[in-house]
Amino acid sequence: MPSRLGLATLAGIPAAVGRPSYDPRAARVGILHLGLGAFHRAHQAVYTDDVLAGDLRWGICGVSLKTPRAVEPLAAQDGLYTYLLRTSEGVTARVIGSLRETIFAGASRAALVARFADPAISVVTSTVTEKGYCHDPATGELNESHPDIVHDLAWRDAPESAIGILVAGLDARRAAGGGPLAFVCCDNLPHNGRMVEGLVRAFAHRRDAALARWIHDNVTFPSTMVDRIVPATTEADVAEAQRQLGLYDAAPVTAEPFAQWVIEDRFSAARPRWEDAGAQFVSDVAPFELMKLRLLNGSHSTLAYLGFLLGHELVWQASRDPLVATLIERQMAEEIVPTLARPPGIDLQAYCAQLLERFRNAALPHKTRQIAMDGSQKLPQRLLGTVRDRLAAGAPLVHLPLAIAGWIRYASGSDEHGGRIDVQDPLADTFRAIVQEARGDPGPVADGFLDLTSVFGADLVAHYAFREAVRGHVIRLFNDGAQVTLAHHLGVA
Ligand code: CS2
Repeated sequence: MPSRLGLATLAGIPAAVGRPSYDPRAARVGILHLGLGAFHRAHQAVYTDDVLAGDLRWGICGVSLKTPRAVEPLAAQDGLYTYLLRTSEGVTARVIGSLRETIFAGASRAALVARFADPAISVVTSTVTEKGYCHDPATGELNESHPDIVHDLAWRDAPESAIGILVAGLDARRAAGGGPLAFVCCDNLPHNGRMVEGLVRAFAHRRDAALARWIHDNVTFPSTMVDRIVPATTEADVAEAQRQLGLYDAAPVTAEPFAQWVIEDRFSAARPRWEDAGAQFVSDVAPFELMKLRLLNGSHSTLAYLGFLLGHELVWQASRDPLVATLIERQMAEEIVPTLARPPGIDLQAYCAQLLERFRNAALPHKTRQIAMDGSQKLPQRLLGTVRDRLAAGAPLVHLPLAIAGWIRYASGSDEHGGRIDVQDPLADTFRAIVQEARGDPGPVADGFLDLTSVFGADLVAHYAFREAVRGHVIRLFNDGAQVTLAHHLGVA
């Protein structure tokens, strides 16, 4: 067994492997981050690693909310981990040093509260996935009947949800006189800053009006657009890190070379100069956010559901399938791009072409199943916003109903060979009940899904033409399979 990556072994790694140009021991903690998943460690933590080279104030304290599993290997490595960039030319490795402290919220509440109260921390960031905010996906409002929210309102000193933890932390900061701070949501949600601000305000009001006022006066919620494709870490990544470092690293991350981070310039206190690491500060993130959610994530979900049904395990395989490629290309050009305002400095056509290239990166083992997860939380901002804009403009819906039907077919829980699909979604039980009730009959299955107001909103649930379009594709997908349905739809049968 080789030695393990850590501060004591860092100096011995081969020269070809990148490493912090600063001494991680000298870095102080200035950022608190909620959600220790791979995406954070391959995106914001890398930007921050670059910033630390010139400003040692911005080390990260990373908090895992749900499980100690993410914390344990990182704590054993003094927060160090390998960041593997995969392209067709090969894999480059770099050790990231920005994660200076790790906390499992369930075990170290006092430490977490102390960090919230710490005046040296002026930025809190989060990546807790779409479902982690306990909101209603269709309206963006706090779901007050969500079990975690019910729990956190009852047990205010032992919160478990991101919003409960954040509000309790802000309360501690208020009591300690810790001063203003910015909360930067880094999840793929529309108007993510505004949305979280609304959730925090609703939750804080339920606790204490004075706290809600303090938050209003002291905390800003900049919106952000974050982008980098980060597949889940596999054993092959652990082996690759070991090969390159000559050390064991139990927690590497793997990513594509592309990265983008657009941040609304709305900070009430000191912040890292992430712009020195390539981030862009703007006054309005909305056009960037819509472009990314609708073109990248909307296409990702489309190709994940239909690609999976066609038998593709990986994104690069699905996006090289001519049927899938044609569908997402046409969906982007004909239906999505016309709903977008062009963000400053961006050529939307070139952006779409670049997306296809990124999806086709065969060095990235990105599973269609990984993207297919949590569709009920993802569809509204990825596909349904475009649907609404087109309906409002009186524009036709051509491809989007097929993409949405792909989700319903997938979420019905069986593949085209009758095999079981492990559908991971907060509404998975509801999906099972719909399919049972419909006795697997495609029309009623479609109807059951299309009645879900938390996904489709009251407006689309009641929109006859929209429902019929999706329903027709669901029936074809069940009866004829994805291959025939796509070929027929694209006129290449
Ligand atoms: C993906 C995203 O898993 C998913 O749903 O669509 O994680 C996607 O890879 C990132 O948003 C890219 O920035």
